[in-house]
Amino acid sequence: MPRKMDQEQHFYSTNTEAFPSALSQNIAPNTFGKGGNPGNGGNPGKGGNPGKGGNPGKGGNPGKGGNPGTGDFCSKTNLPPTNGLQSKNGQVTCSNTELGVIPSVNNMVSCIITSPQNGAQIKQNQAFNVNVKITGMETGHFDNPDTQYYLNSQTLNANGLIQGHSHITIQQLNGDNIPDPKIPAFFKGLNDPAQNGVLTVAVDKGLPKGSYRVCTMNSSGGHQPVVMPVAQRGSQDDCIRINVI
Ligand SMILES: [Cu+2]
Repeated sequence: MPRKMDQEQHFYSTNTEAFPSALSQNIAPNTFGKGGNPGNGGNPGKGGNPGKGGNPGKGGNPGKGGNPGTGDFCSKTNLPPTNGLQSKNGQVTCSNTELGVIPSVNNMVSCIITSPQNGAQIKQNQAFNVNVKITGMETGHFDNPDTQYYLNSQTLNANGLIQGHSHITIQQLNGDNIPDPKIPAFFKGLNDPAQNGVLTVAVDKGLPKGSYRVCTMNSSGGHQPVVMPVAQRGSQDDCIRINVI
């Protein structure tokens, strides 16, 4: 189904991708309601989060837009809980969705952009592909970004790999100024599975002249950043810089 600009597609063309069958298969069987997670002992300094009530069959019915979350954290915030919609108009929201299943240190997500090369020069307005080699993820899991954004917890496949997808985001740079995250020059969610471990995105209209940063954003099926088992690790994402001439 076509999606609106600036969601999971790039800015220049109509996205004709259909949602993959992953919608119905991105929940590992062992993540269904289990009678609740044990209390997590609380976050130091915040008084602790009480144990949560478990997930009653999250994401099992994509047609209904998923589950709005079962934790109670947001009740303390007086903020509207996330409801599967992206918040585009400046509204601050709160998510009760649990982080989900966290992989082993042996299955952490890692990737590298192999094309273009870092520092490459590319002709303006000329199509090019971004290729990403990725490990630690079963790609192709892509919840509906219009109705299920952040609704589902992270899940693993039977081999312990995060079930997720990546995105490519390209921003124009202006020296050392911080790029504005609200205006990527190109963005696309990668809902298709990797081929031989490589994800490919066509920047099919190229880019105007300028210097750019090209980054991955590796995510769980629900579009949240991947959740990893240790803090001290290599980045789950890669960025390169290119010059468009
Ligand atoms: Cu996404």
